[in-house]
Amino acid sequence: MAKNDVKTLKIAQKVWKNGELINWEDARVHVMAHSLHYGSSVFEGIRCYSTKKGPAIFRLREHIQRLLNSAKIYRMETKFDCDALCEAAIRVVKESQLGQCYIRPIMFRSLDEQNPAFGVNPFPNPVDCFIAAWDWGKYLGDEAVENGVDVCVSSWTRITSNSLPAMAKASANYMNSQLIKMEAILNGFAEGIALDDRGYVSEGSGENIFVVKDGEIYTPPLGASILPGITRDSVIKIARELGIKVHETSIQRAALYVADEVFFTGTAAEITPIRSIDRITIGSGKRGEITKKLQEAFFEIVHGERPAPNQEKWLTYVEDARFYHRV
Ligand code: PPE
Repeated sequence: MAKNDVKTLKIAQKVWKNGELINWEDARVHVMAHSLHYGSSVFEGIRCYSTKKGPAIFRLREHIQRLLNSAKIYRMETKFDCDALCEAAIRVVKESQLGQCYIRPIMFRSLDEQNPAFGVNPFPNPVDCFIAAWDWGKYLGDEAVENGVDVCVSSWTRITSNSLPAMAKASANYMNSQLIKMEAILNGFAEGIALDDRGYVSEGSGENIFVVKDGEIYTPPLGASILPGITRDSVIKIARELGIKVHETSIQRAALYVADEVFFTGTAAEITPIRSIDRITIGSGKRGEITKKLQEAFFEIVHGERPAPNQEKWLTYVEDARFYHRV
């Protein structure tokens, strides 16, 4: 990805920190913050889309709940509950005037500068929570959503559930993601697909993966060391509404090569088709019909032009968000 220039990138000028809004320049941490040394952070990525009724945050509550679950797994205590953090995210978006943006809540073990504690034991360190936002374009390149990307199967194995649980969206997991991503980029691919410790397909460095074969959809189960993706959940529900069968099941590496269509899902990646894997063309080498159908429904839903499946409420309209209080 291209380097971002702070002058050209649209960034929310206010960052939420432990209950208040502070300036972007002041959103800093100490070099001895626990998380910097030991990876003790959990975070989220949430998109806010433009709609006819103003900006709307996609599945905000589900993302914040996953953040709280990630924190719980790592025994991080916070006084902010789901409502408070949803409200905080809305404040950041509203204050930013960005309209569409990407929201990044992060909760981490920091440093009490008056009473510092060092070493692996995380318990003495305070937990801080920040929420920043910026306008983030297409994750895997501008044309990726339409034309698809060329990817590889990584030589790195995905983290395992009994060492680093993928169920928590923990920063430390992303060291594994970085190994996968760097190897892919240096070998000329846009992304890498990791296999789990059993050798079955797991996920991309920052995306879940779906396979289409004979009109039905297959995706690795939660037990394959995947993040329980919110876009993944959305796509499963949309597909079922469209009458397409979805199977959450173990997928062999070779099944990727002979699939009719393969695509990634993620907040940042949205729904991105994969046109080749390890230089083997997938299907026709173009975005497949089912991928396209799912994309169309997905983008209509996120822009408020189509109801979510099962009458679920997936959008939080920033303008009329009930619990927003101005500072
Ligand atoms: N797996 C991983 C490892 C992952 O990081 C993501 C999101 C997903 C699956 C999809 O989850 P969801 O966003 O709930 O559908 N990755 C986030 C971070 C990307 C980044 O580079 O940072 C994202 O898409 O926001």
